[in-house]
Amino acid sequence: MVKLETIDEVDITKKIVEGFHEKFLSNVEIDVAIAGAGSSGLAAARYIAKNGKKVAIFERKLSIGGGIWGGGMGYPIIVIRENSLPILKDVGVKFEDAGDGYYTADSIELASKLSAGAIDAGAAIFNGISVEDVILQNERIKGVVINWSSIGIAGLHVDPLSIGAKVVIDATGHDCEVCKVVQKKVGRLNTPSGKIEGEEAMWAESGEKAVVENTKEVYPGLYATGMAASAVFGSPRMGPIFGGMLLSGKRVAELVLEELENGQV
Ligand code: 48H
Repeated sequence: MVKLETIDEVDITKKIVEGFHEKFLSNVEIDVAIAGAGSSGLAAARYIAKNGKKVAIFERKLSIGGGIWGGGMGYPIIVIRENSLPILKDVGVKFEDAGDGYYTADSIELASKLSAGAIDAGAAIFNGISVEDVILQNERIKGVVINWSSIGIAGLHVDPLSIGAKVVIDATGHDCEVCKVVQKKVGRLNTPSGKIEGEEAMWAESGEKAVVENTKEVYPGLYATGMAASAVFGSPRMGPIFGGMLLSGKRVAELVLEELENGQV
């Protein structure tokens, strides 16, 4: 008998806990785990999920979208060039021709629709969860180690849980947190110096090109995208021009799909 006329506090608790556990348990063994739900991580998740792979993003904050919301110095507008318009069109973001080869879009619309685009394609997003370590066996990354962000903020000593993934993507932005952990544990990364090269000063044109070229495997089973790729492979920052982030997310999706489809993992 359905109790339409009553709302029961205990029922609400059960529905929330059961709903979360169902979602969590269906994502403990996945194809791709992404750390960070900024522009590059969300774009990557959309294109990986669209190709039928099981992908989940773990985002430290409660809100997803990373640096998109703030646009440039708090003005909620982002700038892009023509080469990334197809991604805006794909997720239904409106844009304006601002002249001189520049296009502008509302950062609030981009954050919302890119998030919806990842979810609608089938990606799972877990918020309030930080990636704090990786599973590393036989010189290959095999997943991520996660904990509630609130536990870290409170400074509690609580052991984490692990998510098995065939491939891990570091989309944590400027801090390239997953790559830093791997550097600390293995010593040598797939970069010219073997270490994280470090992000360079502002040079928008060079940075926009380089971030896509630097979207690569950093260590077997670990890729970097977005500002994490710029930081790891040492290319310039580019300010609030988000085309490179979106193209880098799409590029890492292509690389990861290639690896998954070649059956190497
Ligand atoms: C889980 C984590 C963890 C962790 C961090 O900063 P983001 O927006 O990253 P990108 O690379 O997609 O976009 C960069 C862009 O926002 C930017 O900063 C640009 C273009 N700068 C140019 C310039 O010149 O400054 O998103 C990263 C996300 C955030 O939401 C973090 O909260 C999250 O990752 N995150 N999530 N586990 N350990 N660390």
